[in-house]
Amino acid sequence: GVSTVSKSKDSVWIGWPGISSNVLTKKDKQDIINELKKHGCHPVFLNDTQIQNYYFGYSNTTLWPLFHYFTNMARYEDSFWRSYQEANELFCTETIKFADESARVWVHDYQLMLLPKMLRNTAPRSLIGFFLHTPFPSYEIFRQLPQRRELLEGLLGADLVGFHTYDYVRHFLTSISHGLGLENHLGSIKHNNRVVKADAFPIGIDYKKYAKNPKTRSVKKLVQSFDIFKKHNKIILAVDRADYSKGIPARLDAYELFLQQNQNYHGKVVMILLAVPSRENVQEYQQLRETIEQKVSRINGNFSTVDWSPISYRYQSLPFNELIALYSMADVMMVTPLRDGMNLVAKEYVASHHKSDGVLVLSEMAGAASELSEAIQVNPNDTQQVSNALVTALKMPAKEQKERMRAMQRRISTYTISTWADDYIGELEYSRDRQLKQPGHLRDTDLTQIAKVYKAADKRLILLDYDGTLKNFVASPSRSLAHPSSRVRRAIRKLTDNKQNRIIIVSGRPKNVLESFFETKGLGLIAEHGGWVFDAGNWVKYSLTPKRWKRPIKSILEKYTSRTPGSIVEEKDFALVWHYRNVSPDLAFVRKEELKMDLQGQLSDSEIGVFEGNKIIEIKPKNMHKGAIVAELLSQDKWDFIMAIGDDYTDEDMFRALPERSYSIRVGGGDTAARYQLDSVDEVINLLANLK
Ligand code: ADQ
Repeated sequence: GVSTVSKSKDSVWIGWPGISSNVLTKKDKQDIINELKKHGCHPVFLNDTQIQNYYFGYSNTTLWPLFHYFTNMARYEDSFWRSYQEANELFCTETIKFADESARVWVHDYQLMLLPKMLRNTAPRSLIGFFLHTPFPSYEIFRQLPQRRELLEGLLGADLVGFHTYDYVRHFLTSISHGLGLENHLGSIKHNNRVVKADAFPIGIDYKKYAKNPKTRSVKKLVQSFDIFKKHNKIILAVDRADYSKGIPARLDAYELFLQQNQNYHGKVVMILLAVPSRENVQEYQQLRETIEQKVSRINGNFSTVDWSPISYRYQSLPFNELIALYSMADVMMVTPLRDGMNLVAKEYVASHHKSDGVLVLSEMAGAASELSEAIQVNPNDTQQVSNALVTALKMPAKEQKERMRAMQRRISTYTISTWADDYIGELEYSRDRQLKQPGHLRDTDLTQIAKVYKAADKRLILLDYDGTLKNFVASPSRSLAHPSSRVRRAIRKLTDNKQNRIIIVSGRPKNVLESFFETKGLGLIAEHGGWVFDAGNWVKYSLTPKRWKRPIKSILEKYTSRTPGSIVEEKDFALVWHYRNVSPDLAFVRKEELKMDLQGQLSDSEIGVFEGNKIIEIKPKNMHKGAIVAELLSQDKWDFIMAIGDDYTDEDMFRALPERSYSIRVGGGDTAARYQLDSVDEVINLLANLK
């Protein structure tokens, strides 16, 4: 579902009403809309095909199994994916009816991963949050999805992406880095001129509700009516949605082993096993029910006596009061999922024990395990360990039960469902500031000012870096890939046609490459960071440093390249560059640090320096930099308009060398000496195209 909260504090919950629109008339739909409105809700209608392919299909037969590490169960079908996109569009259309620019929109769960981006495209300035209730799997699992890119990009439409645990955040960030090539700084990702923050918000429960209810008269009465269980027996309780991720068959195996190994407990314990029907249209769920029921009958058949059965099993949804009664009666609670985003049942059990008796056996694969460290934690696949945990739980002295229970209660009574929601919304609200705090982003008023000064000036100097400024980074430094777009070439042509302008491309690229990119008439070119200058139709060599240093350095770079798949060495006249854009990010990080140390060892006290740029390590003479060449240009003439645009460390030398009144602009984030900042190559081209 989606919830929107606008400034007026009105909020609306948007979701599928759980019925197929194929059986609804126009009037039925209107009635549903009117009725839901009274409860602050609004429906998104889905037809039979969408329910089948979107809900049971992509959501519950593709994403759910994959996100819970059941890779063999995940099915990939085009019709599922098409329906998923379609349903997300439907949610977008309905949400937009309520969300103005001041609204806060909170999108929930794996069924709606495309929605944040769709909303962002329609209402760019609204605050959008996303929360995932399932685990986010490791990238090795996530990458198996054919639509992994689309889903990640869908999520990046949000301002804040929330998960239950920090492990899931980490997996998400790795997927963003490996899948989309985007880096993060402490969980903040820069994408499309915005900052997207990923963080952990472990969901809580309505603690008071569970703590108070066992004391009410109706629940006490229920407890009495269940006394038949309690008379001679210790109660082991297990409550789950009937889902394969919950580990019900494995738990039954462990219980069977426990009964085999501990005859003394026969006739003295009973396991109450509640399975809540779920997603019965999906085949795997039907199979699961059969498996569970076979195991239950086998165990009961093997161990029952005239007056005792080891398992009391029900496949149904329970009224709330009955659930509470059972929670409060249970001596041992078994929550042993194979994988679970959080698991609320574990927290509800803890909250329901106001006398602080009772023992929780908890799977370490549940998100809740990180908060409930005083539970007896088990690996649900280790049958013997789970069986032993049952013995420990049944034998645990009352004092120890209390100590453990109290510690867990203290923790989950402070971080409840409402603190969770407030915490999330507070952080989402903060994203508005986060977006505004971007350093010195060029505003519309600055653009007008620049255009005005440009127009009034007689002699203008405009210095432009190439890669990352006029052209987005491409996979390799090769000339064919990095060719400028026709839009850039037109913008440059227009500027050079004006005789009052001196336009210079200042790049680290080799001279022949730069020359092939542009029509050179009237255009200045500086190659290799100032090593070569194109002046009046000729290239002039500027660097005086001898080139003998290159050979030993090149052999070091080649050694690294052969050990680092995806990296390449580029040789220029005055420099060597090690490119690692296509290297897997973790390996790249290790190798580049090793390489830098190796090179610095070789080059200490020499005129050659090691510099780190955008996914490159560059080795070049220290005196060959854009700052030196700018100083030279400034001395040649009296300029009354100076603008310089660039994106990396080599451009910082240029910015620092400029007089204060210049318009220096850094493309992208990071510390900079420039006055202003733009976010993308597109913004740079817009700026240039608008100068007249
Ligand atoms: P679920 O997988 O549904 O939720 P869980 O967190 O345990 O799992 O929540 C189940 C809820 O259903 C509990 O509140 C419980 O009280 C209720 N319930 C269970 N059995 C019942 C019964 N027999 N009768 C009535 N009610 C019953 C998903 C993720 C979890 C994550 C939650 C919340 O899979 O990992 O904790 O979302 O984010």
